[in-house]
Amino acid sequence: MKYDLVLLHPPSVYDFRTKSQIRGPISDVIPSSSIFDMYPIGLTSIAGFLEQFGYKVKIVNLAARMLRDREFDVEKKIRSLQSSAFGIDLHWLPHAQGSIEIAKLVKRYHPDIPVIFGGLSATYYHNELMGYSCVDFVMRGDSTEQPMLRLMDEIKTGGMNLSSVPSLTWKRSGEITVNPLSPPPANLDDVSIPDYRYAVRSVFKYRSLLDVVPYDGWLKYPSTALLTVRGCTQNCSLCGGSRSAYASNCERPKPAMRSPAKLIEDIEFIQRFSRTPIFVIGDIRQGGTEYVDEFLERLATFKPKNELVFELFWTAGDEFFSKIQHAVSKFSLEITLESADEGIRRENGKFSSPNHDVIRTIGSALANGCRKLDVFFMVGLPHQTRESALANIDFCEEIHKACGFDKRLFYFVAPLAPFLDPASRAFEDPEKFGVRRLATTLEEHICLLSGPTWEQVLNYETDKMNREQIVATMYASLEKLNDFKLKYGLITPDAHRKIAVETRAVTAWMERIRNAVRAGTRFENLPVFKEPTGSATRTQSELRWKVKRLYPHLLSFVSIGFMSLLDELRAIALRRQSRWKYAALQSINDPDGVLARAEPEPEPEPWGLTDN
Ligand code: B12
Repeated sequence: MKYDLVLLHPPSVYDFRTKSQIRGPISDVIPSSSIFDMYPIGLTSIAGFLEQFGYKVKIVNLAARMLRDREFDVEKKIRSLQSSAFGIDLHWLPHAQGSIEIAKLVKRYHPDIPVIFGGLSATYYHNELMGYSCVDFVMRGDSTEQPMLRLMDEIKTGGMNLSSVPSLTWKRSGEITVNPLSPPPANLDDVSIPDYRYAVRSVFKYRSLLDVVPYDGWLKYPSTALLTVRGCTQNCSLCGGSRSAYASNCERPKPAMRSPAKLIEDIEFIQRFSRTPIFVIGDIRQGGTEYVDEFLERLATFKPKNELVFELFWTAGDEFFSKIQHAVSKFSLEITLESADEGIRRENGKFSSPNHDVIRTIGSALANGCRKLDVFFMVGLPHQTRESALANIDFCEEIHKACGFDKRLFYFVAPLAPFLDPASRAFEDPEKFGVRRLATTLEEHICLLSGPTWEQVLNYETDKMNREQIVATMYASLEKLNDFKLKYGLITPDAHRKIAVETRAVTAWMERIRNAVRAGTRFENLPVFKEPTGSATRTQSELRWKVKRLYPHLLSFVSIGFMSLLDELRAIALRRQSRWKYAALQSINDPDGVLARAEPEPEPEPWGLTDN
């Protein structure tokens, strides 16, 4: 089949299957692995949006396929894909190496086909990306659906007018042009995020389930998410998705919310194919009281079958939790505290209230029917000493005692890793925020990613800890957390022993490798250590919710099949009107017609498109 656009999700490090690397606990608190095999949810939004306009768009999660099948032939797969354009996400900076390596392969097998990069990190490094011959375009910004439609139109018509494509960074004869950014949409109702309807339809349409799975292992536990917002109201100093990071990187003046009505539509669709909890991304209180009330009232009428998992960015009380309890039959909570040290929290900006208020919030959630409450801490924060990091576990104990040893409480510790986020205030102004940046450019990060252990991959040190100390403190925290969990019966003695043994083994190997690196040993001669699988899995089971059934009844899938067919027929009908719709969209993107009036580019396409 010939596609118009193939969207490829790269692994973090391309040659991870042959490289011996201790990747450590860098992904312990997310559903995907340390290869970061989850693609940005926005890929489905781009694909679903473009398909409405008649384009055939396929997502291929290369990272997940490589993980699932160690023999999976990436080159053969790329060679076999026929498309008018390829898109590669560089949303998360940890994909820096993998994304460029995949782009090189695409160029090797399809030299005349344009390669488009996109995502938050691609936006940040758009100028530098233009220096790679395997990258033709960067589509910048946090909302690229409409600009991508413009670009695809140019590509498909052999169009020369690249200056008229909003948000595009492109090059011709070595000269880089940065088109103005399309104003970020003020609400998120024009597109589906994620577009699960597209994902499901594409399974039937392109006859491949494995290509589009969100991450490896998803079929065994099909967790889902709802994105309530693009942008953020909070300005955490360490976050590359903070208010100021979105302002500087994506020119987003304020967050855009997805309306409660649309969120309910999304939930309605999700419960047709999955029964696992739905993770509601972003604290819903960011939308204001009316937004919260409307969403919860709609939920109360709708009564979703799936459990909903809410995030809290700041403290809450009985009023909020009782509303949630009234609205849904089952709910859980995620709280990222990062530190038990109130000063550190205040400095970073998240949960900047006293510890007793944090405990009161947790108590109130439990009293109001919260089924599972996850509390996350972090190692590697500026101003955090080893003692302060270990005190996080003491705070876990304090919470646990204060909440009556409640078994619904789960505690996690993860490192700030592998990278301090570009565009975060701490990355941009390291001295002010107590960090020392060890890499700045994209190329420097690509080099770091090849480090033999996650210690050499870290792109920062803090005013209190160097990389070695961050790593040592992380493992010490894991051991202390492990002991705490055993003490209160939160894990079995068997699990405790396994974790303790593995942690000690990894620590010893990290030490050996560190010494060898210091002695100047070349990478290929470093001691080879097979990392125990436990590292990435030790908290995975605690991150999962126990559910009676993972999937709904067969009938539900049949109904999805019909819906997909209807969607496809509707899309075919709509395609006739697509020119008209398209003109309307253009006027939204470019109300003054500035871009549309730009001079057409006179030179021939560098990538020599042939299939108009
Ligand atoms: C939700 C979320 C997650 C979810 C993943 C959801 C998903 N599948 O997308 C979870 C919790 C799993 C997660 C995990 C991680 N995350 Co996260 N995450 C976020 C969060 C809170 C929201 C992201 C968001 O709003 N996306 C919406 C928009 C911006 O993106 P989108 O719709 O997916 O895509 C649009 C554009 O980005 C662009 N685009 C994206 N890709 C492409 C590709 C092409 C070709 C094109 C043209 C366009 C394009 O177009 C899309 C459509 O308009 C942000 C913080 C924040 N407030 O932004 C952090 C954030 C993005 N995550 C971050 C990080 C570091 C991670 C982890 C690496 C952390 C870790 N060590 O475990 C992992 C990586 C997981 C993986 N890949 O396997 C950093 C990224 C910083 C950076 N520049 O590298 C952020 C900014 C902040 C943070 N520290 O958490 N994350």
